[in-house]
Amino acid sequence: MDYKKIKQEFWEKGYVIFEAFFPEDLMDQYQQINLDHFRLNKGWEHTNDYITKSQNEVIPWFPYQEGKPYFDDIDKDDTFNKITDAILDNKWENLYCMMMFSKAGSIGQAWHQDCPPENSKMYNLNRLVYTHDITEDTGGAIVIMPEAHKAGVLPVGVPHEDIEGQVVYRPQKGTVIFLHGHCFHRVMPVKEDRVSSNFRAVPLGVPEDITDICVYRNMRYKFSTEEIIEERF
Ligand SMILES: O=C(O)CCC(=O)C(=O)O
Ligand SMILES: [Fe+2]
Repeated sequence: MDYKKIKQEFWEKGYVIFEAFFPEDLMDQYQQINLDHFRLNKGWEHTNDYITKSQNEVIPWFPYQEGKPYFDDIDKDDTFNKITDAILDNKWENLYCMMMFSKAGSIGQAWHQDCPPENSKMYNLNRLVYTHDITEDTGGAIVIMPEAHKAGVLPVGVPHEDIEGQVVYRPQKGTVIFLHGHCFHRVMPVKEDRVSSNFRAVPLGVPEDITDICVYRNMRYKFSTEEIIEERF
C-alpha cells in the first residue's frame, strides 16, 4: 500500500475506492448477519414526513451500540485502519458502525452531505463496506460528486436529479470506499434489497453528534429531534 498516494488521492477527490479489499467469504458471512437482523426489524425508524421530504429510504442498525460487536474483522482490520491513519494523520477515533438496509423498490438516498460543511475541520469520514454486489439489476448504485468536499454547501435543487460531473459506482462484494462526509453523494433507486455498511470515523476533536444534521438539496434535517431546521429553495 502506498499510503502517501492514497492520502493524496483522497484529499484531491474527496474519496478513494479499493476493490476486493475484504474476502468474499467474510462478506457472505456479514451479509447473512445483516439479512437476519433486518428480516426481523423491517419497520422504518424514521417518520414518514422525513422519508417523503428527504427522499431517503434507509433503515439503520447500530450493532455495537446494542453490545453486538459482530463486525470486528472490518472494524479492527489493520490495513483498513492504516488507511484511515494516513487520511486523518493518525488523529482520529471511531464514531460508530452503522449497517443500512433499503428494501427492493425503495427510492435510495437523495443527494446529501452527512454533516454541515461550513467548518471544513468538522466532518465525518465514511468508511463504506459493501457485503454484496451492486449491479444494474440490483439498482442502488452510489453516485459521488468528485472534489465536492471543497465545494461548500450542496446546491439547492431537485433531490435526486443528476449533477454534471457526477460519477456512478456499482461496488462489488468486498469493496471499500473512504468518502469525506462533506462530499456530495446519493444512492440511486433500489431494485433488489440492498445492504451497505459504514464504519464511520472522525478526526479528534469533532463532536460525536457531528452527523445529527444532514444537508439535502431541499432542507437541513436534524435527526435527534426529527425536525426540518431549514427549508432550502
Ligand atoms: O449506502 C451507501 O452506499 C452510502 C450511504 C451513505 O450515504 C452514508 O453512509 O453516508
Ligand atoms: Fe451519506
